[in-house]
Amino acid sequence: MKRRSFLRAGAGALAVASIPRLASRASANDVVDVTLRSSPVFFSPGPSLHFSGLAYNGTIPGPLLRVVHGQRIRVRYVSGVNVPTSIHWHGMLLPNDMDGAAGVTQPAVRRGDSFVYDFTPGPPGTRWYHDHAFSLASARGLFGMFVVEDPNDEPADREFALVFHDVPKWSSVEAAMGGRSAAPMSDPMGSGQSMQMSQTQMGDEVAYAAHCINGAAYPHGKKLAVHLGDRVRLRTLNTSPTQTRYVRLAGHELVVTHADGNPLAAPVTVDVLRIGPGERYDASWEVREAGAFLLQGISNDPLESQQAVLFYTDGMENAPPPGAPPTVDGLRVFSYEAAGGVGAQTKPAIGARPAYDFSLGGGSWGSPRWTIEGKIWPNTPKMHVRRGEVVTVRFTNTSDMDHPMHLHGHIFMLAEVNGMPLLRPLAKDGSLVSAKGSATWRFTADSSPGRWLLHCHNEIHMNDGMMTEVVYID
Ligand SMILES: [Cu+2]
Repeated sequence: MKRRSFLRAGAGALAVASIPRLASRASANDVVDVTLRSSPVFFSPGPSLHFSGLAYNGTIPGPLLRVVHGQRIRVRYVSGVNVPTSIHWHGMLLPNDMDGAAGVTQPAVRRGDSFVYDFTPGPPGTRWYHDHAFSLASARGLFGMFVVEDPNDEPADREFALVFHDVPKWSSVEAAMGGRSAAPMSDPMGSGQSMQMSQTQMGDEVAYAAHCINGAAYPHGKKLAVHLGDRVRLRTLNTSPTQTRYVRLAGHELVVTHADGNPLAAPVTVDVLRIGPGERYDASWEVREAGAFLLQGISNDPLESQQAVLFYTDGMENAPPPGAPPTVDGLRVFSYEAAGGVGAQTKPAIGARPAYDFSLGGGSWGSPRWTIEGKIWPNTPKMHVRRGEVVTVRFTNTSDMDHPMHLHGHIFMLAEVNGMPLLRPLAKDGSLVSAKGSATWRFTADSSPGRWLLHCHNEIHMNDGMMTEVVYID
């Protein structure tokens, strides 16, 4: 590719962070026409940070797409990159042929070709879009947030979209694909996720060169202005190909209202958000004092300090933000159990035996295999469903890594986590199945007939085989 065909993308993308309030939004009757063009870019999340990446419309993340629920969108996607690509609309209920899974619901789009996605986005909430053609192009920058405005939402004084994204070291990605990466584990101290790993069990960790929010690595991003007394709504998205993100806002607690864009039955107050790969959480906070507050993605990885953004009240733009220690010890960390509530610690009482009982495994040193029932895609067992049927699937994770499992084209109820039934099952499109843990999903097969992928959203695991599909039969 010619050097001059590169665009430059970087901190400017932060302009998408502030979302206008309802009064200035479009009416629900319009059709929204959007063109997304992919191209190679030099990505510069800070003055001394330069990477080659791929971008939609020249920015990483891609443009924030926003419609009012009920509006239709027509996205013309034009590929300008040398790898096969497609666009998946993550968390949306839409016709099967609009799902954007290359090789399953459409052919991959080649450089110079285009594909038109035409659908009515929903359900309302924080959703996203990203490449889905098994070429790791989403990990190079082909992703963005997609907000479907809910007319029934309580308006906040201020609303910000925060896209957490990482720049992988490509040598470690290649090593991880072969199960031979020695990159360090990077969950924060005290998260309960750090396991004692033997060398034979840690071949799939990816190392990162930078961690960013909205196109910038701290302190290079735009500072975000709030006012004393504001109720602030954050829409967060973790696009990391492999890492769960722990997020805290100095001096403030966060009230989590939505998981994967779907309202929680009861909001939950936490000190730290936990966002698995592909997940979204909406959380609000109240500006209780004047000052400057760092919102930070934390872990043991020293580079994590770059993943932060500063909120400030009037006149406090240059106040020194208090540093946050890289630990979640003693803090209230978001969990499915906290959000859904758990009853007595009994055996799962989720009714009948699940129709599908999948063990998740693989990941031994030197093995490029991540498995469902011991098989890799496309030889994994499929789920055959009839329209209208209620389907239950339980995942039992026999491996030493978490698996953020994701289902296309459906919203499921997360009914059980690690053997404990949730009192208020969570409406989601993906859930972290923790190492040696379990999860049970229940959903109604009421989507458009076709083939819907179900896979691990860890890009390494997906590409190494941890994928199956829900197939409608009649
Ligand atoms: Cu996985």
